[in-house]
Amino acid sequence: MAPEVRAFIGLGSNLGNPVEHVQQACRALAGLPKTRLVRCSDLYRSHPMGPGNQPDYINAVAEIITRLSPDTLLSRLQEIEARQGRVRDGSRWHARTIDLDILLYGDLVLATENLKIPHSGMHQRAFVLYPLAELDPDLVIPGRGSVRECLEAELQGEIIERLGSKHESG
Ligand code: ROI
Repeated sequence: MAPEVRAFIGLGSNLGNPVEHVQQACRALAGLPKTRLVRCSDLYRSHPMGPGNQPDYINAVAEIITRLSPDTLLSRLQEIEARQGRVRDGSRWHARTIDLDILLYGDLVLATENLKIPHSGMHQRAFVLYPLAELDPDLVIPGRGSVRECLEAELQGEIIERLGSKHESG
């Protein structure tokens, strides 16, 4: 049997009811085959990173233990995105009902056409680092140091709001 691997999934939404989308996706992660949801971070609101005019994002990070390979996990995440109404228009920066990214997969470093692990730019993004630090500040991003070190090094002036308990699923 394939080994168990600790992986972290980034969740983001800025269309429809983003809080609901992120919570729904977190529940869907709990239902993945060969996978256990350890926990999901609180939800965080931030302005969109990147060009264009689009609504604020709600982001979170989920910790899972999985026996799915990175490729299979990616396919399963894309199925969840499709079920939640994500339309891929080919552009990298468009608004989305739900975006699920493999941030980390054990200590794997991988770069193929389809998949890059660790996820590109994650070590510089407040909307990834804050929820990740909540789960495990000592977690090492291969090639980048710990989450705590990345937070101290990279982020100046990015505004991110941690949502209160009224937004937590339960
Ligand atoms: N900006 C924020 N704040 N959160 C995201 O999840 C997010 N995702 C994206 C882009 C468009 C880069 N900007 C984002 O894909």
